[in-house]
Amino acid sequence: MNLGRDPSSHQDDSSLGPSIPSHPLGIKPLGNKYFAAGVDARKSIGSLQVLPDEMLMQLLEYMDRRTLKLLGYTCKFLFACCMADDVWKTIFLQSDLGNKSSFEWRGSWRATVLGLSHEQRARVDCSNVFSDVLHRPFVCSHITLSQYTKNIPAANEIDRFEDLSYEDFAGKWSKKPFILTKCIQDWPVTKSWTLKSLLSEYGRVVFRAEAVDWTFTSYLQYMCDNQDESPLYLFDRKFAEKMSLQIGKGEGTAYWKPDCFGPDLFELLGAERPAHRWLIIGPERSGSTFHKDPNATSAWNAVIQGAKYWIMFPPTASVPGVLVSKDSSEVTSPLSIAEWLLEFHAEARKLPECREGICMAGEILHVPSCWWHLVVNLEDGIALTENFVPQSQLGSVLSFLKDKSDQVSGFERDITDPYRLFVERLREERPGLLAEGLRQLAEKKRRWDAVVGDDDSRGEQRQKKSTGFSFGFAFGDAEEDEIF
Ligand SMILES: O=C(O)CCC(=O)C(=O)O
Ligand SMILES: [Fe+2]
Repeated sequence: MNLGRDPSSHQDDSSLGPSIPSHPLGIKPLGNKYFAAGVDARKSIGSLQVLPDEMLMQLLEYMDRRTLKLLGYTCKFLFACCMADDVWKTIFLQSDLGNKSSFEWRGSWRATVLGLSHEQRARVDCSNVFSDVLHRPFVCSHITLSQYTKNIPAANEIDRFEDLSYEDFAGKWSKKPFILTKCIQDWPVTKSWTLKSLLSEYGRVVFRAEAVDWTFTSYLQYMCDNQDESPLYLFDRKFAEKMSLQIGKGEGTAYWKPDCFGPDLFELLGAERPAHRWLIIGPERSGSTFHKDPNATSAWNAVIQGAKYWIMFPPTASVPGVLVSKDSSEVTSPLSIAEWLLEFHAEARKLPECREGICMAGEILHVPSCWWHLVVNLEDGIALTENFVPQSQLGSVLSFLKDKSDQVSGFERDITDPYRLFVERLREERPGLLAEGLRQLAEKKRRWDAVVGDDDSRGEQRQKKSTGFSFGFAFGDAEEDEIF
């Protein structure tokens, strides 16, 4: 297994040009059809020609492996369709293999399902197959990330400091992103974790990677040898238990919360707090599409190995290519990170609210409450993240738990009213802070009422809307003036 990709490839100027290699089967983008002499392979698919490629591919998702194999033998166009690895990923997940935590990864979903070696892979010349649907995923899994992550405009750069005091964080920085370059150097995991060391120590531990639970050995095989447009991302919230790690300051612990972020008010919930820490491991190109973190929490994200490119927008921004439903419960963005970068990065970068930065190994990034962010790994990497509630964001979190109760996530099922639970705990242990949080909440509501009016006939609508979109005002600080 090759664990050693070039660690500085994202800084390499020679990788600037979008040097996408040719598709291994020779499949071409649709546009090439109009310049090509010779036969168009699509002409041979008979009555299936009435279906657009998108629909044809959707149809294949319903087929079993035998049908898919046989259909692929009928003609070159259908062969190209039946080779699409996403279809085989579906078959893998639905088969017995999908429930296994340990198996041999063979470089593609198809090869893994069919148990094929490299030599046994079919190589048929499909150079007369013209299809964006078949070609695009290949382009997306081969884009040169450095063309998006370099030349960050100075005004967009996320601020960088060696470290911050809690006073500075609370007073000036709790609502802004920043990167700390000398904050996690003393963590034992910063010094000792590499993909290789994790493999030797935790190879048999089963971790969650999106829809699958795989041993670290299987995940690493997959991670180091796949062509997926959106590679499966290991994102495990039970990692500390699974790896028997102690967290917090003290003898023999793995890491601790940086001091600068101060007290985390969700700690008042003890074991009843929502999921809040994750181990994140993924290959180059993996990452997180645009989202806001759950329950209006803030977060820190520490890179142990690798490098992550972050592009962020304040809570009230409208992010190009990201559509948010009226009640903000649904976020629709292009299917993959690569597609977003290809289509929307240039436009997004020009917006004055845009913030960008690269968080390198040994550095930690602060994600303020409700900020939009997209993250992409520029190298194979390991990260740790924790979500927390700083005092200055208590109003936002209370507001979220109260007014967006349908969007609250991460609590155990038996916790039916997280807002009440949190308020009770604050009342018992931090009554002064609760009063301040409720004051912030009332202020948000007052601002909201000032905008939508407050007559009774609109009461219900306001109630609905107040669980809805958020927006800011031109006066004062944009984040301060956000309304939920
Ligand atoms: O490291 C990443 O991919 C970012 C993770 C993230 O944004 C999150 O955990 O909410
Ligand atoms: Fe996030």
